[in-house]
Formats: sequence, C-alpha cells, structure tokens
Amino acid sequence: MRGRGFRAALALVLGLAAGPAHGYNIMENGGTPTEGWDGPGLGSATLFYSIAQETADLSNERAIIEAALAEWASHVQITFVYTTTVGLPNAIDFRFDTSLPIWDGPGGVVGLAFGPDDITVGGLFGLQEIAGDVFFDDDDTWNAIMGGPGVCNPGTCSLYHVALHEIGHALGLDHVTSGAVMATTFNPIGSGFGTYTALQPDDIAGIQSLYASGSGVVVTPEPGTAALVGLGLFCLAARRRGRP
Ligand SMILES: [Ca+2]
Ligand SMILES: [Ca+2]
Ligand SMILES: [Ca+2]
Ligand SMILES: [Zn+2]
Repeated sequence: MRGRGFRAALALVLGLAAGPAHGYNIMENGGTPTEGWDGPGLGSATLFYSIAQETADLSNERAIIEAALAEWASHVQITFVYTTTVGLPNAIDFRFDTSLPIWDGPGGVVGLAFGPDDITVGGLFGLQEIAGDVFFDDDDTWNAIMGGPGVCNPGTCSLYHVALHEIGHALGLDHVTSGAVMATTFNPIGSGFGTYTALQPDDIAGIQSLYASGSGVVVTPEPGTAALVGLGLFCLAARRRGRP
C-alpha cells in the first residue's frame, strides 16, 4: 500500500541518487530543499490546522489527527492551533477527499500531502494555501486503530498511522526506504510506516534538522474560550472606532 504524493515521490528519487549519509530526506522543489515553516535555521513555528472535510467512516477523526500532531510536537517546537477556518496561511487543512485524480479506489494510494510554503508555490489549484495540506482518499475506509501496527488493506486503513506519515511531509520530510514513519509504504509490517505509532530515530533526526528541538503543543480552544476571545476582539474594535 502506498501513502504518498507525487511531489514526494519525485523528490525521493533525487534524494537517493544523491546518496545522503543520514537516515532522512528533506522535501525539495527543483533541487531546493525546504527550510521548514520556520524559515532558515532551527526555529519554532506555529501552524493552524483544520478538518476541512470529514469522513463518514469515523466520528473522532479530529482526535486521531490531533494525536498524530502531538507526536510530532513532542520532538520539535511546533505549536499546532485548531481552527474551523479553512484555507488560512500557515495551516494544515486535512481533507477526506474523493475528487483528486490520483485516487484509485480502495487500497493503493491512501494519502497525499504538500510540503511547507517555501517549496509549494502556486501548488495544486494554484493556491499558495495548499502548502502543508493533507488529503486522505475517502474511497478507502478509515479505522481508529491507534496502538501497535496499523492495518491498511482494501477493507480498512488506520487513520492514525497514515496521518502520522502525511504530517511528516507537511512539515518538510520526504521518504526513506524503511524503518521509519517516513518509510515509503505502509506495508510490510516491520519496516513500513504502518508499523510505528511513534517517531523513529531517523524521523526525529530529520525533523530536528528543520526545526528547534524541544516540545511544542497542540492547542484546541474550547468553544467558550473562542467565543470570549472573539468578544474581546469585537469590543476592542468598537472602542477603536469610538476614538477620534
Ligand atoms: Ca486508495
Ligand atoms: Ca495549507
Ligand atoms: Ca528551519
Ligand atoms: Zn509519503
């Protein structure tokens, strides 16, 4: 089973030809590797995320995706902030989709992700906001398996394991052959990315080559908090309007 995007697959071929000494590969566009959402060097980043299109297969897809985001945030200083607004800059919009031409029915390709905004310029649909976005093939059936190896066959596919892999692309990592969350394929169990519920040493080395090491966080504001923040902004705006 594959869970990959065409951009990532192209970069994988280039990366292997260059014979990297490390056990990770950085996504690139036209030979220029991404610097990550933080730009050059090892900085922190804040990214929004939304569930732009849900799946009928699950009721807790957001919680599963948040668990996968939290795993990445446990190794680098990236703050993920939930939003219901789709298409913001600096955002990962997750979509369960049946419209992309690369989808192939049950099995086969199950996911696709676009890299950070410095290498995804005028991407799919000509929208810069596509940078970082993650698509899941909703012709596949998704399950909520989170512990131990996942499964991915024409009957059902583990969202957590695929999300963990695709988020790695969204943050700037490309494929490796095996032994990591960024392995090329879901199977076989034992070396494909479906084996792992947590980042492996090559994944951690890769993400810490793009961003500051440490811990980030997944911020999921309660509806009440969001309403108060909105009210505060409204009051501020009203006061400003009232001033000469
Ligand atoms: Ca498929
Ligand atoms: Ca985006
Ligand atoms: Ca960076
Ligand atoms: Zn992939």
